[in-house]
Amino acid sequence: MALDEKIISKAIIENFCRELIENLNVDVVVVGAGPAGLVCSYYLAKANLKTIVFERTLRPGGGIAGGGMMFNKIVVQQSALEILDELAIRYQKYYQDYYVADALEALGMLLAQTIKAGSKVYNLITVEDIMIRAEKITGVVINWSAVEMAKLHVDPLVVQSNYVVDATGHAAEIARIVERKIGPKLFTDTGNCIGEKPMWAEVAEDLILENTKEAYYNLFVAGMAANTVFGAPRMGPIFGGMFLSGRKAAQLIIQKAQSK
Ligand code: 48F
Repeated sequence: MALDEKIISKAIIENFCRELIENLNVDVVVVGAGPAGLVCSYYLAKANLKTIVFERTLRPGGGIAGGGMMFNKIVVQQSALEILDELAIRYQKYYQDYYVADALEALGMLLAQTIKAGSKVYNLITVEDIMIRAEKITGVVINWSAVEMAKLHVDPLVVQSNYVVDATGHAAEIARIVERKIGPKLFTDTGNCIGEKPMWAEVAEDLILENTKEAYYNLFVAGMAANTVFGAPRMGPIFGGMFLSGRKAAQLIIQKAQSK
């Protein structure tokens, strides 16, 4: 049978647009497809919450693929191994509480399991703003990352959601937008992002779970963004905290959604 390029193009455009239209109103938008965002969206989708992820770059995964300084292995503590087991990511014991996994296997499995659980991951789309009604986050404002990169004057579109997860990593971009647009209203001591502290893996890995919480009405912070908002150290290429934080953010949202 002859292949018709027009049908190939139509198949892509029709299916993408149909899905996007279906996703203009969702339960949860996760911003950032790093390890925390992907784990979070996996557990949300598994709990049947309609969840989509927006990722700025072409390649989802955030900092996971680079391992430590491009040595593409990640270290995970025992406390997070049950999440690796659930996602079918293999690992080896290295020493005492330290386990090592292949960074690309971790990324590949995480992405595949998240999508198979029912979460849609949009790459190449940046969240550039948020919507707030009656002091609650009600959605995100999106545009093609290519528009942002080329600094083109093109207006964005909007996706409505009950909850937003800031999983944008060190920059905590969504919390920073709240701060910039409505002033010191974040749920920190000062109302502002406190900012990331210097590297201290042990403290950072403990605090990241404490800091994974609602940071503004219906905005949850997960992963490194949580430590940036609530002022805790960075931790480098140990990823247990990212996985556990993603799961905790999902659990908090599931609880809140169920209590309504
Ligand atoms: O940076 P990232 O991997 O964040 P994370 O999940 O994990 C942190 C670790 O990778 C590492 C670490 C380990 O201990 O400290 O740094 O907290 O992933 C964040 C993702 O969010 C995307 C960004 O491209 C990256 O893939 N992102 C950031 N801002 C936006 C965004 C935005 N405004 N819109 C869409 N995507």
